Amino acid sequence: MLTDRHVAEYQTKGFAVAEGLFTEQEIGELRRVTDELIVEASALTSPTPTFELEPSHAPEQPAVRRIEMPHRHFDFFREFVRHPALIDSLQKLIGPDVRVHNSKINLKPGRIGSPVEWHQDWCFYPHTNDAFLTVGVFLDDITSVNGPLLCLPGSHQGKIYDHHNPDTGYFCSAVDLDADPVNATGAEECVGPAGTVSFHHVRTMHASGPNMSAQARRLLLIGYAAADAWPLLGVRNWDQYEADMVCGRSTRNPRMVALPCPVPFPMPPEAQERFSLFDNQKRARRLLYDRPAEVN
Ligand SMILES: O=C(O)CCC(=O)C(=O)O
Repeated sequence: MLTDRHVAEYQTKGFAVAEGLFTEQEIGELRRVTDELIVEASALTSPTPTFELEPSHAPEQPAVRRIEMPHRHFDFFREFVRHPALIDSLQKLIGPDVRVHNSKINLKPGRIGSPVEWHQDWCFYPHTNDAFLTVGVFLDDITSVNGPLLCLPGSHQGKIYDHHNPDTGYFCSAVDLDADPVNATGAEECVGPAGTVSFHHVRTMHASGPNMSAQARRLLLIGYAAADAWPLLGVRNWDQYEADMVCGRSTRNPRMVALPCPVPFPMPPEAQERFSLFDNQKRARRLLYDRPAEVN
């Protein structure tokens, strides 16, 4: 379970990493279900709303990049996002009333896995308050060489960055490195054996490099908000929104805090058709990370 030390670390640094929340059997099951989904996606020749593919992907040499919103599409994950160890941790970090907002599995296949440029999740989905965090469940051992999540300590209490390309004016899902050079020397790697869990605040600056190793780096990311954090981009389906409560009580009275809330608009026309974090970040003015060879 999450200890007081983890909670203090999360509050001070904007992220914390904990082991021992799940049994080996639970992690084994999580990996098995994910493996099955990857096999299913491997035969695809083009992306679907659920499966995003690496640029080099081909059925003969599969490289699946991301599984979108698994908690919406698959019963196993619908249940997993309500795991008692997660609920216990969430209630310690963001309060008694919590709703799941999004989920994805970033798969970073060995030697291929795409990097993620520096960004703050807040700028993708601003809310009326920032009691919002992302849980990362490690499906593989994550080390310095397979593209670990990097977090900048203290950044959750600092500047809220613009994520637009100043030349095009479009939202590009990444900080503009010319306007706001990121001093990544203080960044910390979230590493640990499969089953480890990271928690990062919605305003924490984070990124991850390409996967330089042969071993995949699969990370299940689940975003959770306090029930009184209202999504400023709106709610499209009220019944779904209510069904997304994972513990405590919902409210129709959002709590407001005074925070800058840049909105992710306008979107580039290509991203309006199909949004991919990875592709949209390539529309930034300058990239920090080299991309793996794009065969297709
Ligand atoms: O997979 C990662 O390393 C980070 C991903 C991330 O920040 C995101 O998908 O928003």
